Amino acid sequence: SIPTPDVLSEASKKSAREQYFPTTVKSIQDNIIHHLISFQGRDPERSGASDIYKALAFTMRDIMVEKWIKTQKRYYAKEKKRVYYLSLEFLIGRSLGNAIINLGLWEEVDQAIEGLGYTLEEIREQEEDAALGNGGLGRLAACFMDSIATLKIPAYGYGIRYEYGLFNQQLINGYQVESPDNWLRYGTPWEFERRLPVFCVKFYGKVTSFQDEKGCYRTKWIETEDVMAMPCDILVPGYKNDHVINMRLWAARASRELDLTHFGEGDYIGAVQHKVSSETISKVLYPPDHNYAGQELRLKQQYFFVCATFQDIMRRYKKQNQTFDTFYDEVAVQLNDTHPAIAIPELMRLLLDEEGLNWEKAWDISTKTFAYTNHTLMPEALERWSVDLLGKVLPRHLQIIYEINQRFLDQIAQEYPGDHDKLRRMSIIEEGYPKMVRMAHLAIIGSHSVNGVAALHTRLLKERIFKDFNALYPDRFNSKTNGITPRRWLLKANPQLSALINSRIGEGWEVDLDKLHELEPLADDAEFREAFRQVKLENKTRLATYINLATGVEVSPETMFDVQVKRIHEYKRQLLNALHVIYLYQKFVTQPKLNLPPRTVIFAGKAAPSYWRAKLIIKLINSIAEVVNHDPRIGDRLRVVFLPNYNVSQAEMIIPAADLSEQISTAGTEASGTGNMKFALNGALTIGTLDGANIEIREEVGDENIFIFGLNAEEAEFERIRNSRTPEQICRENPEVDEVIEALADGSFSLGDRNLFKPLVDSLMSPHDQYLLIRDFESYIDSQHQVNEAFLDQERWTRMAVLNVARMGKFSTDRTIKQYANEIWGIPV
Ligand code: T68
Repeated sequence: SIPTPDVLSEASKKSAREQYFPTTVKSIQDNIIHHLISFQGRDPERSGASDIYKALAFTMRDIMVEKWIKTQKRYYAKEKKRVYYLSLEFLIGRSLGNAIINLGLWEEVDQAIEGLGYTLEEIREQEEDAALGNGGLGRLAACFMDSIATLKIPAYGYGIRYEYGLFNQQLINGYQVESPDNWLRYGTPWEFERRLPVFCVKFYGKVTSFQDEKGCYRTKWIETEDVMAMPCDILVPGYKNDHVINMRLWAARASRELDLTHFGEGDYIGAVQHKVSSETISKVLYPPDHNYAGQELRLKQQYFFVCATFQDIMRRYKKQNQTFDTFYDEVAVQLNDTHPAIAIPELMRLLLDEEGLNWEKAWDISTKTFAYTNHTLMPEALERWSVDLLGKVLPRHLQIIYEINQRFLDQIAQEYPGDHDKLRRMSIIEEGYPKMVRMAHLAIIGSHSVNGVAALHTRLLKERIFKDFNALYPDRFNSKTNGITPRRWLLKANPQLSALINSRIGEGWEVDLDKLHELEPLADDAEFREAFRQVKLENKTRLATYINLATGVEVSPETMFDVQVKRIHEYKRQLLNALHVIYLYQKFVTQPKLNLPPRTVIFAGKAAPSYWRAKLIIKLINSIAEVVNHDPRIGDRLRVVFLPNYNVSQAEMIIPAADLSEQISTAGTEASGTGNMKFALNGALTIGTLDGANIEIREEVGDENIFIFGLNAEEAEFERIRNSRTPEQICRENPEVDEVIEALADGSFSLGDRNLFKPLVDSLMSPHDQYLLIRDFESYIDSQHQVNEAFLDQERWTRMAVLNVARMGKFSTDRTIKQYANEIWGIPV
């Protein structure tokens, strides 16, 4: 057999290690060349940057796989309990730079690549982003993987290997145009496609019952259509700790290469058809972010990955156990939103139908296994499947859901006799036409923990949408404020700032972000502030070059970079920001003497393809840019840019270059936000509402180091009903606001076309505007004035920015994950 490092003799170990697991400049180069020749079939002298990228990635993967094997052995030897993080999305971005950093090989790789005649930067640019997620929820899952590996928690991520990630966005005539993201076109060096174990996933068919040998009635799901699930593993290295975890993403494969029944009848095309339709399941990521699709294929995606994942979990569990008595002592499953919540009836099905447990036992095990994270308060984002569809695709699961519901409602009826309204409100089944299955209710009833993602969000879950459930299960609800991984979002994204920090307080903050507190005294150190500004300027210069390349617009790094990057959604209020741009533009034109700092307002983000209002907002921003950027009256004082195709890699460049971070959602709508944390950690000041984690950011950085405006969540809720000041009234009382709306309405930004933006004007002026834009506009303008004033005093601004960086320790996902591990998963860290 082939010797593995463990069985090599001591003498041969060292050289073998260098050969297979290179750590020196020379051995890294040798490995790259070896990969080029033996695996890629390239002549090293004729290979280009993309070949080198692949060879380097394979070299890093080799190192990781060795560490991963050792990590697995450690788990089997020592750890009993495993965590399974189930998510339909992992928004990974690029992996190469992150792997090199976490493996602690930056200098060596840098030199190795230079020696081959390239720069590491240009090699890294070869990599396609893995955009297997929509936004915050998917990126959070990716940050969690990094922290889990860094904290050495025995855990696995499970998801889907989409062949097409989030669509690419182009801007044509100012409009968003989508095209498919074929990220696997040239393959990816990061995954291990494994032909084994492959699991069978069933759909459709019917349920029958039969009597087993003991005379008990058992249930069987038959005449199903089957699809195979093939694992693709992506390794995730911890930060300089030899620990490597695994993200297992499932790819759908036909259950038979060619369908023999068709084939036997000579129907070759029909046979191939079966293969194609099976493999459709993992084809593409669904792009609506705060809206549930209700489509059959999406439900099939959810069950496909849950079913395969549980077969894998059971396989692993059964290797070491004969009974299910200790299942929840060894298995913790975290559901990332309700997207994988079909796992609850699936585990029940496995325990009841396959393992022959009784209901009470199965339910006890199941509820002690699952925990559910909610990411939104928006009613339109809560998943509900029609009973008909669920019953057609997953007939046995529908039966089990009905049984769960019946037992639950019996309990409610006992605790609240006569309260029919409560039964109706809390039921998993929403009675109506059509009847719907409420997945959030299923997830709450079937879990031992339900968590929100920021303090305010959790409070609102308890007080508003899940009030009845909180009354029933007060101990079940808890809060886990989101975070971000400092490895990607500071060390990797901002090497200059990282180096400056290291030069003053040393290393260590990468794994103990609270250590940044040691920077606080440096806020008063003029020399440090100068160096800090220099770093920001370099980052801005780099972004300015990119902006010019991507949009043709020239921007000056000396101006204030005012940035809002995130998915485009009405609740996030990019439109409010756009109104402020119009306001500034009018000020620059009508009062040219005003001492306002010049600004570059930067937007980026994708709108769901079917969300026409969000797409119209993109068109508006581009139309404003068109007018503002070409108006000679305002010179260089104001620029507006919309960067196309926002993704993780672009975020890594934009965020370190920002002066001002726009976090302006209507209070009570953004569950947490995580972009807000990335900006503050990179020394941008926040202008924001009292929403999501902004509240906690303010608590940390101090009221005087953040610009807060607008209604709070209670006031916003109240205002929607009371409407104490309507948009019309505000426009009447405030001519500045009125002029902004007038410019929007009179065609100033649409070549005189008064119809183009009418839907936006109408929603702004509606007394029922849910998002209260005009209601918050005046206070936003005031707050922006304070921003201007602060920015004019660069010493003051820098002092505030330094204090922001110094006080962001709380928002590391290391802290978040420790809380999940200690308080939900029962794994002390
Ligand atoms: C986000 N949610 C929250 N959803 O909006 C954000 N939804 O406040 C929070 O910080 C973040 O989650 C992490 O907790 C989302 O990103 C989705 O992307 C999504 C995707 C599919 C269906 C519904």
